[in-house]
Amino acid sequence: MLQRKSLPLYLVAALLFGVKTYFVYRFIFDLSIENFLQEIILIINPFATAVLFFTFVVLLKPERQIKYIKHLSLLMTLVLYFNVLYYRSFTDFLTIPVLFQTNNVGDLGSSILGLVYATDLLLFVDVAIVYYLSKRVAVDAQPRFKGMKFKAAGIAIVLVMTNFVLAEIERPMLFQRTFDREYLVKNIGVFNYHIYDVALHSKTKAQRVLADGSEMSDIRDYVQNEVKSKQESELEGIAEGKNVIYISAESLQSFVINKKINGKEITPFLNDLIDDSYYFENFYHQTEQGKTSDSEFVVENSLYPLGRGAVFFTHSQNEFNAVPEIVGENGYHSAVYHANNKSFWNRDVMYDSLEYDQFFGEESFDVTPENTIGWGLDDKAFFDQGVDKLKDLEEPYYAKFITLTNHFPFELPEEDQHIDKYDSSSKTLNQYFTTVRYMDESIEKFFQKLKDEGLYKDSIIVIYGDHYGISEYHNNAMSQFLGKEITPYEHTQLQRVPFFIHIPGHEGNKVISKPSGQMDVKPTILSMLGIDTGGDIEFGTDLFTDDVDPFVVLRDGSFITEDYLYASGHCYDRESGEELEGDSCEPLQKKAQQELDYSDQIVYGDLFRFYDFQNGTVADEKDKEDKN
Ligand code: GP9
Ligand code: MN
Repeated sequence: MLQRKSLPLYLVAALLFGVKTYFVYRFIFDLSIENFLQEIILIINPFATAVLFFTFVVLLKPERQIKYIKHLSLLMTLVLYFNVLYYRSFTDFLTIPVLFQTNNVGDLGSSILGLVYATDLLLFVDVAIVYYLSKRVAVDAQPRFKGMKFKAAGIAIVLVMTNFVLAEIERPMLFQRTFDREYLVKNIGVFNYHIYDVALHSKTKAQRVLADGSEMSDIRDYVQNEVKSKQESELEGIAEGKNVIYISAESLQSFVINKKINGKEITPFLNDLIDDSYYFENFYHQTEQGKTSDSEFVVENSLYPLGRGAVFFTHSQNEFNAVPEIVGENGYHSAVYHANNKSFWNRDVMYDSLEYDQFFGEESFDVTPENTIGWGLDDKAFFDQGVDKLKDLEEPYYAKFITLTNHFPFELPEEDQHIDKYDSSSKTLNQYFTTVRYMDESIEKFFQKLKDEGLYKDSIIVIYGDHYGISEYHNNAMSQFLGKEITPYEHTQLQRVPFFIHIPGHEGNKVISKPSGQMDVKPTILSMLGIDTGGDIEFGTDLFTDDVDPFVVLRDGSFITEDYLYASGHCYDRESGEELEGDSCEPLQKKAQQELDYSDQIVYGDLFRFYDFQNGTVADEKDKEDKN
């Protein structure tokens, strides 16, 4: 019999479970641990969670406590074990939508036995011990001392809070950015991650359930009257049947274009490419917390990302009408290349919804310590290996390459730095130029290899910066670099990212100055491919038409037109940057909010399920027509 001073059963169970979970995190899930803080979080988390869950026992009547501890121990082990099995197959963690995705379960189906190892029995040892102790030993499962309830609950809460605070320090805005599942599991643990997933899922479901499609007619009319061009574009069909190659240029902002550091051009290749391309010098990113994934969302759908969280994460199950799907219906094969863990930004799930045919994630590339920089495979190796894969793709293709090296904190080995660092108080900005130069070199090599492999001339190449790389936090250093104060006007101008459309052998290229944004990419490229999207719902305009006044709305409600730039409550003259008196911006301010609101209604309500893109009709209108 355990002595009076022995640990109560719930604590024994919690400690054993904590040890086991840590073991699973460390040795079964391949969680990349990059620093000491991450290691600490990974140790604290399993115990914090286990103690919290098992401590609920103090709320129960004594006769129920043993049962609760036994059942909980088994249940949590099963949850952990299902994740282990899923992880072995998909290198990913379970989500509620995944559980209901029959095709995923189907994928697992026959192979499930192959995922079970004999040694997995070890994962149930603590459950066996708990069961044994509960039967054979008269364990005092119940907290015996007065105040014990509070002590136990207090300890559990302090542990969990410490875990969450450390997680927030390690990855700021972890929860708002609804970050990658691996990050969530690494920082808050697999069980808290599941709770979070359930909450997110329920909220999403509720908004969807309340929608009935009645909102769609107004939205369609707005898009038809205010957004869509009625003109034939001067480049309509120019790229018909050609391959389309996108480069999503990580953190590339326009302020580096045609600029020098100590007399050296930062982006010599891109600067030269301007002469051979349509280059949009006033092109804005329209992303929010979903960063790269938001840029992908905007570019593929011509819808706004959400103000909070990443659509890729929160609404991956929605009905979309994205470019991969549209070009797919027109004989194209679509693929994404990105040498990062494939569940990052929930890409593996979202790319299915966008109807990409193939996704080449990290596991498709040969990644070694020698060719790794910062976040993963360096961009030069990435493009090099990527072109080898592109060669095998069925033509015509629509392929997207997402770069990685020019990512915060912009670190690069000395020997790869081919331009001086800048000299300011911001290490981040100082280093940024070196990784931007690295990107410039890697894109140059990519073009060369496309030419060498004979893939160049039948393709059009589209390059866009995904979002800002240098945040407001570095405004002092940025102001030193630009030689001017960073007002809300300048801040908005810093949201410009390069946008190139390069058509090999094409004459008539020019620099286009009218305001444009990521929202415009979809209608512009589809029109160049000669694909008619008359019934489409989109908030961007074909950039090679001029009957619609440019109106670029950023996710925070700022906007840019030919004449005005509105930001943080200030209305500016767009060209001069002079602040304007009066209410010149007011009507447009309302229009911007209306447009963001329409887009949000589509995403939150999953409204495209009520819309027929072929005919431009809303489901209930169509029902009525059918009845007549
Ligand atoms: C990760 C890459 C970078 O896969 O897309 O993501 P970001 O932090 O820029 O959104
Ligand atoms: Mn990015």
